[in-house]
Amino acid sequence: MINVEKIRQQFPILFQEVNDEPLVYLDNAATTQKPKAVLEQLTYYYEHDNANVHRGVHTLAERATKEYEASREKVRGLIHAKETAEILFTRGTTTALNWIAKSYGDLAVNAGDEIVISYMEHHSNIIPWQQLAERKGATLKYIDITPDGFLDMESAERQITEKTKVVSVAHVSNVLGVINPVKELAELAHKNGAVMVVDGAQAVPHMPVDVQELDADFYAFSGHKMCGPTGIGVLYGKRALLEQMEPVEFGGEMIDFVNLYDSTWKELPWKFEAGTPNIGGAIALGTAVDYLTEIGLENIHQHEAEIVAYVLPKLQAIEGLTVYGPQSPEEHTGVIAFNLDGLHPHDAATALDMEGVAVRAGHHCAQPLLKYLDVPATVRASFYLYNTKADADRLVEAILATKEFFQYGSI
Ligand code: C6P
Repeated sequence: MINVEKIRQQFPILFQEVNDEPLVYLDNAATTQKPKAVLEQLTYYYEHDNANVHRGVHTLAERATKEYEASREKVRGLIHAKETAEILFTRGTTTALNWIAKSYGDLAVNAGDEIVISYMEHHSNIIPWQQLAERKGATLKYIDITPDGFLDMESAERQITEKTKVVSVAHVSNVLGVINPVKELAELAHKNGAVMVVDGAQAVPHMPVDVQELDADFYAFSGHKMCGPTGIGVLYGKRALLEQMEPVEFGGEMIDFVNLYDSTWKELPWKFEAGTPNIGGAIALGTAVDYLTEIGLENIHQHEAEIVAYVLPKLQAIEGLTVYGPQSPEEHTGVIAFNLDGLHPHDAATALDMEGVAVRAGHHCAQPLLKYLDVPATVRASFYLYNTKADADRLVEAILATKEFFQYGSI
């Protein structure tokens, strides 16, 4: 059990009024709020230790380098990677997925090969593969979704064949709120000689993840969705694969020797980190990892499960409200996408904002999924460790008030 009231005290941003109502922040799948420890770490770093990493011999440079590398070790521990050399700092999930598609894709995918993703992917896990398929003359294939919102494993078995070189799927969908069986997919991929890429943007912040247990070859996630700053993210890759891959960006920091016409690269993980990295962001991400680890990812997962068990039936009971994805709370994470009959999701989200409730409306960067579901857009509420059942009640009340307003023109 987690002490939500104590946790909330760590998030100053939550204590404000929006449109004269106390804020209820339910847009955590887009980005989470940051605890004081992370904010203070950022300030502390810039006030005391700011220097470039891996270059200077002076004290500040040594401190910055030590903290930056210590953060890499914290991230390694969080996802149970074998070694820190397998943890690359990126700008976020999008950059991480682009790096894999560019570097591993250029190395291993050729004309006639196949890349398999699913219909529930975020654009960041679609477009890099489209681009790779186009560059190489490869084919992009999609795994279906079952009518109740799960990844269709029979379809996966049909789509993944010995022609497949890459399988890339979200660990948790940012729309359907479903946890995908990435371990089984990895088995299927490996059986066919393909690598398994996991988009963990919506998983790592919310539940324990063990990349070795999953046997993922690559795993990507973003700092800003897990209480860390924006502009910092992680790409995990198995050493044997990263060793074979070429860097995606070239320049300072990542080189060993530069001659007039050729150069050699540093060893892992630095060969991928060209230029001055987001040092403060990486260090503050380490603080976010400490923060989440201390509370416990299993406890956070449990807390969100309790809120979903509480709120999902209440939402389902609202006349004219459709929830997308699995209908049973046990199979739903804290991401709940829905629509109200006769009401455009943008109007609904604007009306909810008038009640102080922040949700996202739109296609959630998953246009192929929404097309598959045959809806142009949805409203999406997404919960995190600082949300309470009272927040869930406020969401339900705001939806009822919104319905009333659009039906009768007043609340
Ligand atoms: N989804 C959402 O509101 P970046 O932007 O690189 O930090 O993360 C991209 C990304 C990749 N995969 C999944 C499953 C995601 O959910 C996201 C980000 C946000 O759903 C912003 S579009």
